Amino acid sequence: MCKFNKLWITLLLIFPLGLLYSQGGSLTGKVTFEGEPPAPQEVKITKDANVCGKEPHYDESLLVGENKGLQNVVVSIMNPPKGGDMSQLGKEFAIHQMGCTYTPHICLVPVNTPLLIYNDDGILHNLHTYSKKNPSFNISQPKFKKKVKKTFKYPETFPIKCDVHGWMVGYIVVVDHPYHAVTNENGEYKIEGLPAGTYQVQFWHEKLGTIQKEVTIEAGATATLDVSMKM
Ligand SMILES: [Cu+2]
Repeated sequence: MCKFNKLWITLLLIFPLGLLYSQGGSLTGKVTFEGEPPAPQEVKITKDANVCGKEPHYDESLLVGENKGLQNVVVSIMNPPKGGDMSQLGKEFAIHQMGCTYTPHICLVPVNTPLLIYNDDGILHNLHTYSKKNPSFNISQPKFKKKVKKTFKYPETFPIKCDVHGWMVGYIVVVDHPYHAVTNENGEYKIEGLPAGTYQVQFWHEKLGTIQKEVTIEAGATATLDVSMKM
């Protein structure tokens, strides 16, 4: 009877610890623009104004929101734990060409996973990628070709551009683990499911470059890592 009780007490003590560990921790934070952000630059619509010009376009290479939050920063764990669950990045990966803009501007896609590129505009677009590790492509997507499917073998970040509408620029970020995030319009990000440990975190912005920081994650807890980036 006494042994039985001890066993139960031990199990009851170990179980919450195990649960805590299996939960993993999270990393969250905000990326801000350091200094006075430049005014948004309006882009001149020089073609297909009836489709592309319905709403004003702004240069998307530097988007600073309220409180200087920096949008479209790719946050990546550089020493990822093994065996992460790729489905935490999403189930379907797609870029839409809508109003002659790539949505999203930065598209994360796992390796060997279909990326669907939709032409929602019903006009001629052209898909031109500038990858180095993966084969680049340069194909036209006429209005009747609603969907193009592509897969990528190697992790790499590269631009996609439209040669018909020169202002259309986006980025494809091919990843081989799930521990990545892109900052939202307030500069905020969150990476979940990280086992306890010390990680190198990279922040990449298309115009402001790359910075790297170290962070320690505790099991079941959320660590905060805020950074600022400048010109
Ligand atoms: Cu286009």
